[in-house]
Amino acid sequence: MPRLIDLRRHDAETHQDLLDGLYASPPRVPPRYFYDELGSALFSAITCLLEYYPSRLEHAIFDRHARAIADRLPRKATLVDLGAGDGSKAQRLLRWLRPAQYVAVDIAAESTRRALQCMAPDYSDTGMTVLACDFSTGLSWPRRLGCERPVFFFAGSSIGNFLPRQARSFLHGLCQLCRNSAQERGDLMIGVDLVKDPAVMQAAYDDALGVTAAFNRNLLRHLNGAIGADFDVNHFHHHACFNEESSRMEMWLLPDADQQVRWQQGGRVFHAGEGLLTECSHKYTRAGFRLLLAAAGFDVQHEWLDASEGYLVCHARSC
Ligand code: AVJ
Repeated sequence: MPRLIDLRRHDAETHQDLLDGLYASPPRVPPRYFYDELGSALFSAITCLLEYYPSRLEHAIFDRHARAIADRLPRKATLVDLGAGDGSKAQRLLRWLRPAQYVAVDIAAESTRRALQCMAPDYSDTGMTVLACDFSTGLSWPRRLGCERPVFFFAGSSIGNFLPRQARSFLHGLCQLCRNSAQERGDLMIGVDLVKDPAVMQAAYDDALGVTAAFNRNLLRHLNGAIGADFDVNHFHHHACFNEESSRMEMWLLPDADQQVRWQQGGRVFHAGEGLLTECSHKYTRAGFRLLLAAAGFDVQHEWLDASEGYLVCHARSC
């Protein structure tokens, strides 16, 4: 049985950043609110779509190089899976790495826990923990967990959800955690989506079946439960676009008419012309990402690309 450490109540459970975002102009919602039970299931469904190339390309890299990747990492590691989801990203590596400890960090810990329960019998030598927390403003590591030979596994291009300067300080925070561990250094295995033909990116965030649209709109349903809001999901439409200036895909929810929405401590009108920004997914160049890692205090050790050179997996070490 994987053990569960739940820090979600200690996190700013006031939803303060959410409320600040809802009142902002344009209004925005932190992307972690995608991931309730249904949202996590919808994201897993997205990763099965032909259009959603990031998972496909990353899986291809890990399927091809998992063994070589594992060989670069320390034995008896603590594998820290940031945004573990259904565990499918780490599974490709776990098979070869066989770490002493596997810590699956996720805000939607229930589905992560179920996934780990299924995996546990195959990894009897690995201690399994689900760490339920919001790490969007930095990972706080419970002392009692221990972190010998840390390997931070940040896959799926989730780093793209941070603004570049936040990405730098988040990664710098991981460096600092390594420094506090007994070994002083730590490894980072990170996957990132690279800038490519806008039409390819567009299709990935606006698929023909409408799974991404459902994923985006489900966020409002989640908010209705989380803060007692009364968003009418029928009046908000999915919109995805590439913001070239900021090199990022953006997802918006556009109201089809003015919407008066109330929640526990307030409310506002969302005007027909003014969408809610629900996600920014930054796309890097290979050189740009190297600079980011260096600025955060990591030395790049090795890079793997898929055949189309559209996705990058990077091994770096804190210095
Ligand atoms: C999990 C944040 C990497 O940005 O591509 C998928 C989430 N959004 N389709 C991404 C997502 C729309 C995904 N990340």
